[in-house]
Formats: sequence, structure tokens, C-alpha cells
Amino acid sequence: IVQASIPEPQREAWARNHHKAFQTKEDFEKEVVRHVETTLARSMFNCDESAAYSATGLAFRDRLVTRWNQTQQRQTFIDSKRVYYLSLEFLMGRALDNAMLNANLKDVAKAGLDDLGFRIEDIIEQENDAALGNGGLGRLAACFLDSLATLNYPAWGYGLRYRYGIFKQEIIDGYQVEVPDYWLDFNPWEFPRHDVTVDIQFFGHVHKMTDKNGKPFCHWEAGETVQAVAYDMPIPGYDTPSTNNLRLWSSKAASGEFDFQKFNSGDYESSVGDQQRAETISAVLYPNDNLERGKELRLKQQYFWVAASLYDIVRRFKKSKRTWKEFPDLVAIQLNDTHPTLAIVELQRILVDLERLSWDEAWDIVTSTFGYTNHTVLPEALEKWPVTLMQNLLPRHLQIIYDINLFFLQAVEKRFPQDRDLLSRVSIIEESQPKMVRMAFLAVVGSHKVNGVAELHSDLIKTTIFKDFVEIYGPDKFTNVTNAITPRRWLHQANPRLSDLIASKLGGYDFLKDLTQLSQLELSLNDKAFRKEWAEIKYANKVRLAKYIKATTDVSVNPTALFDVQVKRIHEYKRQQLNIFGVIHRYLTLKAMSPEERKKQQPRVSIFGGKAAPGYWMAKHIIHLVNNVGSVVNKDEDIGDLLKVIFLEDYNVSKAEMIIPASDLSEHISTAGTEASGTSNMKFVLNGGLIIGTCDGANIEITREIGENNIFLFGNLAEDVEDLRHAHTYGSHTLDPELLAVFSEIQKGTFGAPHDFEALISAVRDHGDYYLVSDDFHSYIETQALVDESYRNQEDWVTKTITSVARMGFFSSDRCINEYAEEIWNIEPLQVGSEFPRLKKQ
Ligand code: B1H
Ligand code: IMP
Repeated sequence: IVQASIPEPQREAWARNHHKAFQTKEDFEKEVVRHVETTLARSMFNCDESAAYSATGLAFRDRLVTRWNQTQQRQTFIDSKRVYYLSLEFLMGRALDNAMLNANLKDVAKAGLDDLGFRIEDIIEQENDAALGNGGLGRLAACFLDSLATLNYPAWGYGLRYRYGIFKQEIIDGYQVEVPDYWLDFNPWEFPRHDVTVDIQFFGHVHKMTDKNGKPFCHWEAGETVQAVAYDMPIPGYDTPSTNNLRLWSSKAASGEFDFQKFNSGDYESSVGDQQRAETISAVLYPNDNLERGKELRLKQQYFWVAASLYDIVRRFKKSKRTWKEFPDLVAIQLNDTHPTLAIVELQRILVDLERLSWDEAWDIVTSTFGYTNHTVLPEALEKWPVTLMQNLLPRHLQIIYDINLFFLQAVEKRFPQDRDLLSRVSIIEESQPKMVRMAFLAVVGSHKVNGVAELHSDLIKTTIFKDFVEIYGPDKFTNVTNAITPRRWLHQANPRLSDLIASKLGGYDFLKDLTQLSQLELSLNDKAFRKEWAEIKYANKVRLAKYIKATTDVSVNPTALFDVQVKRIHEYKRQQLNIFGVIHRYLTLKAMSPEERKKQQPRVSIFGGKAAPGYWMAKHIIHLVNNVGSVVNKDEDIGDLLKVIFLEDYNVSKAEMIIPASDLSEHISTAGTEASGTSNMKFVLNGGLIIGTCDGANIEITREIGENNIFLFGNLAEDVEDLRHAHTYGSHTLDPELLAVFSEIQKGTFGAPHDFEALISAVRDHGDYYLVSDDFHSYIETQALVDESYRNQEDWVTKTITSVARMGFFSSDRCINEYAEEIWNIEPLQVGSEFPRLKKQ
């Protein structure tokens, strides 16, 4: 190890020259111009918006890096316990606006950019979303990072630096087309660490050896090595100097650019091939939400990321010169779903094979270190890997998995003798053809806590997929931490006018750090001026969205209509098909009315958005149907403003920030028991929208907090789903007559060739209606009518929305992270001392 520290006598020179972050408009402008003229090698004569964005980003990055360094030095100095959040997805969205707001310097930047000839909104729009995730799971990880930094917890995120994030969606002739998302063109937020690399091994063989004391051990002789390179992204907290780190690994060939031997011997192609094969590992995010497809490259991604991260964590631990027993006192690792479960096996391998601890000592350390969060009970999303695939790619890890399973089953057998059924039910190895490794069971066995993400979901995992494990370990190993969202991005950044209005009532912005303060808003319910401003902000947000709709789809929508929004990944369980069938029903009802009757109806804009996994055929048909219904309804002169149907292309985090504040009503209508939590439901309510939803996921806790009068619930309950499904298959299955009328309209060809939508209809009519679309249809339609009626009474509606926002304090991710910290990680926030000055409010 090279001693890189500067000796004491020379440190004064360093301290004297310490980089000072800008605070004033003048200093900000200097930094921007410096970056334009030096880093970017441009000038005022060729500085376009993209260059101005880059320079602004770099100016803020410099600021973050200084604080990032201080935060890390402090953590190293204090030697405090850190938490490591392992997630294959971090759906960060844009960073600039967030960095400006968290530092309380947006006004400074706005004025500075104005002086230099730019509008801050245009500059913010230049940034590509960091879209390294599919949906809720990845965005949750991003909200958690924001809270961890804001609350001053010593925490790192570890993930993969995909060259291509989630694909961009284009709609062509009503169909989804996928376009690659190359987002790294110029990314000022990442910090390549070419000095932080780890060699990662794959394939090969395991040899049994004996050491010099005659003790046997296993040596894994690998067949392929790939290098992991760290890229760091600073994560600023809100109104604190604490800046945490998100470390993303990128893959490259271990021997540098090429294999020179092959190159020199004339085998150019294969030397380049090796390099490309290595780079493929971190090339692309798998675009499936709630679906596992068992591809070898995906397993390679998982091990590559997990092995690099653990190497890094262990290296950092070793610097503290503690004994191995103390590892769990310094390190907590949270597994975001089962994707990083191999970390359990890898740490056991490091401790047993490399550090030569006994199996039991090592296993104690491992199980005290890990916590596992389950995000789904959908069978198609539960990860299982073929034993043969694992054997080939990670031979030593498979042996360790077998040993973990053996010792686990022996312990179960001891407590429940002669229960062979139980043993086969809980075995980590599924004795199927082919045999499979059940990753969720491995994660449960290797962790000290397992949590679900909303109350219903946490109860469900205890009574379904992990029922036997509750018997074995007792109920205390299983817990609930209800998901939540960061109010910084999802209120302050997305809806600045609403945030300002709330601040004016609450005497400042402290509510952004203690969201329960929102409850004081109920005192202003009768304040006329406040209510008026509240309604005006919603209207202004709707006008902005209407302009965007006009610009992107060429459809004019009336901003006084009720905006009804369903934006999320397209999935049968989320039931966008129920929504669009409901829209068709509304259309038919309006068509059947006399012109006089029509005049009395509540105008609506039905807005859809979301991506379908590229191979998900049914989801793609849903998108197609929505678009076709739109093209018929939107030009029907009988209907006019009474109904518009819009599909917004390429839904992502930035678009969510615009769409969510503009909604009156949003739809969270999954089949009961299928949506683990949902998090956009919280974002909509926090922005003054109401919900139509099923008794599923976090909708239930939202109802508990805001009150039944402020939410439109409908549909069957989770406890009845199984019986209904059984009845569909084995009893007589009568479909809802109003739904049948919708089907026959589709089959008449009103919305294009009926053949295209036959699969959507037959899923309900002929294949058991697994998602209970027909069972819930009537209740859905009735509840939508109730929504129309409520919306007509605008005073009442405003009262409902203010009351709801006032009661949303529970859904701050700060509350959620504090629960993880106390109940699962056992970590304390860092004290932010005087040598680490607190940000001054401007
Ligand atoms: C959620 C996933 C998911 N649950 C597999 N599971 C994936 C599973 O790439 N894969 O293989 C990707 C994603 N995502 C979501 O997590 C739940 O459906 C939501 O209900 C929940 O709000 C969110 C965060 O907990
Ligand atoms: P790592 O844990 O080794 O990756 O270090 C993370 C960061 O901690 C480094 O970038 C430094 O800023 C800081 N750091 C590392 N070692 C020391 C030390 O010995 N004293 C103070 N800070 C350190």
C-alpha cells in the first residue's frame, strides 16, 4: 500500500488552498464561465444551452465533491457503522434541479444564468434522466438515498453503471417502439475512479487443497476475469452538508483494452471480442418490471456487481483494523429484493475460503449483516436460477449454497422431525426438472430481518410465500416498513408553487424535513385566500400539462375538465385494461345520450402513460387499444370536451414531475393483493390529487391516514381473490353485462381491427379472468360516477384535497429510513459538527 497522505508540515499549504464552494451569484457566474472556457473549451460565441447546462452542472458538482470528501473523511475518522444499499436499479431522474434546491441555491443560479443570457428552466430541461431502473423499485432506491443523506446517515448505494438505461418509448401508429437510451453522452454527475477497480471472476473449477497446518480449504480457479471500475455519484442531502455516495460499477476487459498477445499474433477479432464481451455485462438494464427471465447475462450482472461491492466494503472494513467478529457492528447491508442475494454467498466465501474463518463463525457474521426487502408476491417475479447455470458460471458459490441449504435443512429437521413435506417446501434447492435455486429462500435464510413494503403486503408474505419460514424462525424475523417518498423531489421540486404556498402557511420550509408538520394545514381549511390560491395552483399545473399534450399529441384538452391519470408500468395486474374498458363504457354512455343530457355531464381527460416490457405482448396490446380509443373519441364531434383520451409517450421521472402535480384523480386499481405497495399513489395525494383505487398495497394505509371520505375505493378484497379465481375456473363464470357491451363494441371494429384486441377480451372471457376485471367492473364504473358527482362540488373537492395533503406526513421517506435505521440496520446519524458548517438559509 502506498502512503498517499500529505505529511503534517505541508498540510497547512493544503488547508490554505482548500477549494471554497460558491455562495453568491457573482461566484457562481465565475464558475460557470470558467467551466465553459476551460473544461468545455468553448466561449461566449458558441455557448449553447447544452454547454450552459454542462457548465452549470460542473459548478454544482464541484460543490458537491468538496462536501462529499468532507462527509467521507468524517465517516472514516469516526469509524461509524455504515449501511450499504444494494440495488440493481436506481431511478434517479435529473440531478441539477435537485442539487440546486438541496443546497438552497436555485435563486442564486437563476439570477446568475439570467445574467449570462439563459433561462434556468431551459437549462434544467437539457439534462438526460438517469433512468437506471424500471419503475417503483428503482425509484424507491433513489428516494431512500435522498433521505439517507438528508438525515445524515453514513450510507452508500451500490449499483451498476448501465450504458443504456430503460429504453425510450416512441408511439408509432398506436404501437410502442423501443429506442435505446444512451444517456452518458456528457454526464457531469459521475466521477470515474480509475484507481478503484476490482477483478471479478467467472466459470472455472474448484480444487480441494490443504493449507500448511493441514486444514482443508477450497480454491476456486476461475476461467474468466472481468474488471469492475467504480463510478461515483455524489448524493446531496437537503439543507445539510452531508453528501453520500452512489457507487456504480462499469465492466471492462481485465487485461486493459485488448489481449495484446492475441492482437500481435494477428487474432484482432477475438481480442476485440473479449473486450466487447466484458463490456456487455454493464451494457444494458433489463427492461422487465415484476418479471424474471433467467438469462445468463443477468446472473453475470448480479454476481459482477455484488462481488465488486463486497470487495469494496470488506476493503473499507479492513482499514478500521477490527476483528471479523465486529464486522456487523460496522457494516449493514440491505438487499433490495432478491437481485443481490448472491452477496450472502459471496461474503460467506470470502470469510471461509479467503479469510479462513470456520463455517459457523462466518455464517454468524453473514446473517447478522444482511437484511432483505421483498417487493413482490407475483410468482412470475420470484427469482429462480437453474442449478446447471449456477454450476457453470459460479461453481464455488453453488457448493456454498448447497452447504447453506444442508445446514439449514438439518436444523429444520431437528425441530420438526419426520416432516419431509416441510423440508421439500422450504429447501433452497427446488427438486424440479431442471433443479432450481430459489433466491428468495436463500435471502430469508441468510438475513436477520425480512421486510415487506406495506402492511397488507407484509402480512401476505407471512401467510403465503414465507409461511413455513415464519413457523421455523418465529414471527419476529419478519417485519413491515411501509414505503414512502421524498418530499424534496415530489413536492418542493415538482410543484414549487404548492411548496411555497404551504411554506407561507407553516412559517417556512421546515416541513420538508418533518413532513408531519403538514397537519397544521387543516387550520387553514376555512381561509378563503388560501383555498383560492390552492385551486389556482392546481389549475396552472393543468394548463401546463394541457400545453404539453397539445405540443406532443396535437390534441387540445380543456384544463377545466377533470384530469384522470394512470401513469405507471403497463402490466395486467395494474389493470390499465380495466381503465380503458371503463373509458369505452363512458364513451358509449355519452353517445347514447341526448345533446341536452350530455350538457349535464362532467368533462374528463383520461391520461395514460407507461412502458411495456419489450416482450410483454398483452401489455403492448393495452397500449395499442388506448391509442386507438383515443383516435376515435378525440375527434368525435358529439363528444367534444366531454371526453378526451391521451397516451403520453415515454413516461419517466422528469415527466412524472410535470404530470403528477396536474392530476385531479389518479388510478391505482391493481387486483387486490398484487401491488406490493405502490409509491406514485403517495405522490399524487401529496400534490393535491385524489385517488380511485382498490384495497391494495399502500392505498390501505393512505386511506387510514387521510380518511375514507377522501379516497374512492372500490372492488373485491384481497381475502376474496382466491375464491373468485377458483369459481371462474370451476364454477359458472358470468361476466358483467356492461363489460360485455364494451367487448362487443370493440368486436364491431369501432376501435380498429378487432383481431388486435381479441387477446385482451379472451383473457377475461375465456381464460378465467385471472385479474378479476369483470368482477370489479361494476364497482369501478359506479365509483367513477361518484367521482364525477364529487368533482362537481368544487368547494368540497378542494376541502378533500387540502385535508388529504395535511394528513400525508407519514409518507415521507425520512420516516421510512428512520424505521430501517432503528429496526433493521442499527445505525445512528452522523453528528453534523461545527468544523462541518451547517448551510445558511438565504
Ligand atoms: C416491484 C419489482 C421488480 N416489485 C423484478 N418487484 C424486477 C421485480 O427486473 N426485475 O426482475 C424488477 C422489479 N418491482 C415494485 O416495488 C412493486 O411492484 C411496487 O408495488 C412497489 O411499490 C415497489 C417498491 O417497493
Ligand atoms: P474508502 O472507504 O476507502 O473508499 O474511502 C472513502 C473516502 O473516505 C475517501 O475518498 C476519503 O475521502 C476518505 N478517507 C479514506 N481514508 C481516510 C483516512 O485515513 N482519513 C480520512 N479520510 C479518509
